[in-house]
Amino acid sequence: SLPVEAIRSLAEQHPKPSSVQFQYGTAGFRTLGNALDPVMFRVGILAALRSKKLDGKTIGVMVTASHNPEPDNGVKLVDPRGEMLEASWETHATNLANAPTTNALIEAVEALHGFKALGAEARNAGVTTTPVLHYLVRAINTKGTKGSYGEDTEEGYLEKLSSSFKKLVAGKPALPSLVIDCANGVGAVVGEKLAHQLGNSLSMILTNTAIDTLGALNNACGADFVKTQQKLPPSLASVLKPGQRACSLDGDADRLMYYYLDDQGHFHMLDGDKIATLVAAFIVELTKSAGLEGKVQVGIVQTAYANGGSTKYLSERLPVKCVPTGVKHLHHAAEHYDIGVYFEANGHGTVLFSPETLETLSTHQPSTPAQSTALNHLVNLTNVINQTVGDALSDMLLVETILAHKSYSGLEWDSLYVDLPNRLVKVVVADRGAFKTEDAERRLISPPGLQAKLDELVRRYEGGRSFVRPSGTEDVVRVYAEAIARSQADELAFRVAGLVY
Ligand code: 16G
Ligand code: ZN
Repeated sequence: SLPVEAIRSLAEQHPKPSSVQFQYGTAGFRTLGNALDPVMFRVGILAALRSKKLDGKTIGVMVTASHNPEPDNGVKLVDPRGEMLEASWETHATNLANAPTTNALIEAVEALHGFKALGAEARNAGVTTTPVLHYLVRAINTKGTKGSYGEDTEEGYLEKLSSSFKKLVAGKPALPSLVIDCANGVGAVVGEKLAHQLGNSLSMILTNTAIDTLGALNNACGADFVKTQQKLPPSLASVLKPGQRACSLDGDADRLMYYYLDDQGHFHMLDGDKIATLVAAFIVELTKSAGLEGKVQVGIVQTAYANGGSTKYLSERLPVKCVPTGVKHLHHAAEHYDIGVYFEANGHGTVLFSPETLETLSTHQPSTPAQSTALNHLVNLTNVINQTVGDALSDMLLVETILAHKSYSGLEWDSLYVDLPNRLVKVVVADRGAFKTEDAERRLISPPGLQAKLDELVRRYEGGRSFVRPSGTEDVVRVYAEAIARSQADELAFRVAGLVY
């Protein structure tokens, strides 16, 4: 076991300022990058403890600004199967990070598991995307087992995705070039390698690849810009032609937004809901063609932010579940289906195949050549999809596969259903803790009386829907509203914000 004095002297080099409180939330610890040092020291200890608790399994630590401006940074832990840190450990994380003194920190560590864990080995995964880290953690922990997830290197990841994509699109006419906005983040680096691996099976035009330019990250580009501004990143104006499709990644490449310009040059966004719909419809069709109807059930998981148009379209076709915001909620709900498709409207999502479904796919005997082809496609999909977490590059290959199979342009994909106009606003309030929700964040239970006023207001708008929830990542309350007309959605959002303020 390690001498307490060694820990003490290291801890003293990374003191926690008494003025700040850290909280392990939806996206790990988020703070300014220059305030991260004491958090990083404590997260190192936490990761070692987590690994020890799980019999020495590999744990991931990701440092990223994600979709946020460059100085706004964060760190989060990845559990052994590549998922988010188990919820019960979020409290331990918060406690360790906030221990006010070195003595308090040592006590907090002892309360968890003692010092032996601090002998943990570390491996540097280098500069890569968040989904690659999740992939690596799962690959390391499944190495040499029946459930091996692939080779535990970035090359292994690229090889797994690109070889299955090539099989999926073999024989299909090549689609026109895809413009990819890399948000000036690390997706540019991994995207470049992917483009190389894919060769002429997909023509990718990488833009916003200035990873060394200070201030460029997520600045007027990237998936969050597209989703919140509902417009084309200005830097793409000279690149994108009418009819051509494009997509934006966020800074760490775990969110994806598609869009295109129509013949009049008008911008049309294909967000996480549009992706979920495209993907779910395709997988349902393949399971039928493979003769697996009734044997594997496809289900969808959404949050309250899902556009009402998508929820209507999907619920007429398959089971849809609504859960609170945050990847861990979506991921866990999706695990309950044979094939669970989850996407947040912001473009974070993936597809999960249950172990039983994987078994079914590998043992099912197709009775016609058509069934055999569909079955092969399903198997290849399980490999092109990063099932650990939402992955912009993997999701992009999934979307491209479907567009190639269906010969869809952006316009045809977009016409599957019509989005209801919607508006999202943030409201700064004295205490966002006063806002408590139920029914997957769709209704307020506190402050008392507010939900009744909101209901009364919403009733006056045709196709109106609105909800209020405290943000898990910013000190604000978010208001979402939709209605059948643009002006009505805007008005409803601002009037609800008025009630909240
Ligand atoms: C984070 C979450 C995302 C969630 C968002 C909500 C991850 C990878 N991302 O970005 O799932 O939608 O936070 O933020 O966990 P909010 O609570 O501030 O609205
Ligand atoms: Zn991200």
